[in-house]
Amino acid sequence: MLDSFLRSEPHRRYDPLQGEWVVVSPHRTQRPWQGQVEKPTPDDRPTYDPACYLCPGNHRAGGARNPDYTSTYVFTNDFPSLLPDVSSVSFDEGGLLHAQTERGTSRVVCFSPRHDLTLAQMDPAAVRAVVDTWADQYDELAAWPFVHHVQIFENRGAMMGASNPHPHGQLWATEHIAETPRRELGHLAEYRERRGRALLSDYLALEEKDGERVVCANDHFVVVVPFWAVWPFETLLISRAPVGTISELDDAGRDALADIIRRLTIRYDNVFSTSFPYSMGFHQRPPRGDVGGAAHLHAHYYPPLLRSATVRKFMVGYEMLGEPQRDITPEAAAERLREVGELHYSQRTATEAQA
Ligand code: H2U
Ligand code: ZN
Repeated sequence: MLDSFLRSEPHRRYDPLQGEWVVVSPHRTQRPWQGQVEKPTPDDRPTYDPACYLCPGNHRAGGARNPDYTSTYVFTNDFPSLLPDVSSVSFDEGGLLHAQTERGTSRVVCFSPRHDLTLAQMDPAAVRAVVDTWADQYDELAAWPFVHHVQIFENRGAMMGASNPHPHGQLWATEHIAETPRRELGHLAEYRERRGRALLSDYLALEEKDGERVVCANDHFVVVVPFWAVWPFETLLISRAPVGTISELDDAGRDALADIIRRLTIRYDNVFSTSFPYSMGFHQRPPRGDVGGAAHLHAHYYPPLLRSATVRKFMVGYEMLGEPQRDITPEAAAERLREVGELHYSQRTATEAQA
């Protein structure tokens, strides 16, 4: 059971993955809001949009034309943040002016030919196809000799910077392990060395014993609002088995990943009966570089909405200058995510209208 100060008094919680603290201020959501309000993504999109650069058959900005794809479709970003053919150079003046070249590539993954859907509304087989695409892409990019990190992520909703509502995500492969996974891998390896066990497996065991922060689960995956969550409805999707990558999952594991992604995103949409914006991404074992076998497949979901479809959490002021802070407790957020159920709100309205 949770100590009572964790429910009612300002306190700090420790994130063992990042080695950082977050300030929790329960009850602060009561404060009035006269600041910015957001515009939710409209729900009534057409199945095909002739102006969308991701829809099948359409022209993209770079002049390329998308094929008439029927499942997922991957292409190299026409405006890639990283390039594979840069020279290998570094620059260092007293450790103060320090730079190095970064080779890599970035790709766009269309999840579905349907412009109007999201992962929450796609059927299980279609989400499974996305899982398989992620696995194949990881393997393909990991085989590039210079690649040390493959970041799979999705920005969903204009609020999180998605440039287009067509269901899609991105993949970046880089020469160096990016900072956030690098810190995480360091903490996972340190824990394993010190205790001889897997950090996320130990953490899962604690969460399942208590259940207070568990949102949903299946035989292969568990979703929790982590004890140290920063974003209001942040979740951590953890593989029960300490596998390193999506591509290591067998058939049942991949089906289970698709299942849990659908169920979690449906719950998200149900919180405010709106397409719930978020940034999400997987952390996997890096293709090369020894991390002592400590990598453990998981995904982070960072949604910005706080208390309605239009009021978001800002990471400003104290968050920028001090450390992150949250208002609702992770336990309250988990309870809300459990309450909202797994029938998508758009179906619910249809079912209720029929009744
Ligand atoms: P985001 O919505 O997460 O920004 O991803 C969409 C990506 O699609 C974005 O990185 C790329 C943008 O560079 N893009 C193309 O590659 N071709 C286009 O015709 C438009 C957008
Ligand atoms: Zn489209």
